[in-house]
Amino acid sequence: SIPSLALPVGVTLDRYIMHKQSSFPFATGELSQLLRDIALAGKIIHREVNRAGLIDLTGGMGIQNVQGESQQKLDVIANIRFKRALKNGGEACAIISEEEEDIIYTGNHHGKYIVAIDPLDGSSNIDVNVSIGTIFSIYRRVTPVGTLPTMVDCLQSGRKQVAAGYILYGSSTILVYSTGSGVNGFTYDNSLGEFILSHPDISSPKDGSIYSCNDGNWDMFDEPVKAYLTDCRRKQYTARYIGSLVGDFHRNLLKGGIYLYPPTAKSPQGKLRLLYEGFPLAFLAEQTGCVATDGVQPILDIEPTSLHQRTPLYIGAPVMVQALSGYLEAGQ
Ligand code: AHM
Ligand code: MG
Repeated sequence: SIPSLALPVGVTLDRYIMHKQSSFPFATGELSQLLRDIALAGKIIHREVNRAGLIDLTGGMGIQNVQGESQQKLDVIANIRFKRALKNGGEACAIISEEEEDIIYTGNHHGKYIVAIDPLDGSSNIDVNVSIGTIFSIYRRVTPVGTLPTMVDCLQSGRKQVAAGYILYGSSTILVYSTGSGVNGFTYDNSLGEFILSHPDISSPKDGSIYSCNDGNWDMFDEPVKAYLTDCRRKQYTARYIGSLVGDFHRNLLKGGIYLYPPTAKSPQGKLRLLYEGFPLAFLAEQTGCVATDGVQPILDIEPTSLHQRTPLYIGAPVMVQALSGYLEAGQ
């Protein structure tokens, strides 16, 4: 690999992306452009999220906005904004979105990339002013450029991701992404309208004392999961659960913790979606020394079979996930 000089905290995302690209002599700039398109969509969604309470966007339906679209819920708006940014940007030939059943063709058959997105995750928190997030994952298409992309392009294993990331709309908005050589975080500066490098080369604690799961599902958890959680309580770990995966993941990444969404009777395969929740966060996790498993294998090794398939997810500090895995293996 080609060594690249580290850039100082405070550089803009655009400059950072340009710098990264210049350290790969044969890079064509298409992935860089795609990342900029995603950042632009992130800025637009940041704006919508921030004024949501004021203009009654959240939940209001039926009123026309300036684009002539019916006013819709924020998650639908985020989906529209993302699709528009990716279609206009030209680099993505297809999009997979939590909001839509089928492959979304952008019309850019010459685009080399496939993007999987959850445009606005944490639906239960949207209307109540609690942190929410966007999650994205990028693949290189495997069918020839210039043709209509197919399912084969969309159902690649997590190891084939060329980049992944999330945007957390929290007390600040932060974009965290990786192209496979480390993870960096860029906090949005409202006054400049720019994402600024604030969290260079994120590394996550090996161990932690935060556990995050929906305790209300306790009775539906398998015995090994209950045994692990009982151990967390015995050790007087801290329970923290927002119910926004991006927020819970981000906190645990920085502070050290484990996030669990085990199978339940209601969701026997787990609740979370593999392509645009499990894969991208597992990609980031592994880049920072964390671990992500479905209880049987690393999340990234799963071969997907459908666009919206679900997976159990145990993700976080390696020592914690290994301890949980010990219980799961003993229970088999
Ligand atoms: P969503 O895609 O409908 O927003 O669901 C995903 C969310 C995650 O952000 C969060 O971790 C989880 O669902 C919370 O689920 P629950 O309310 O069952 O605890
Ligand atoms: Mg979601």
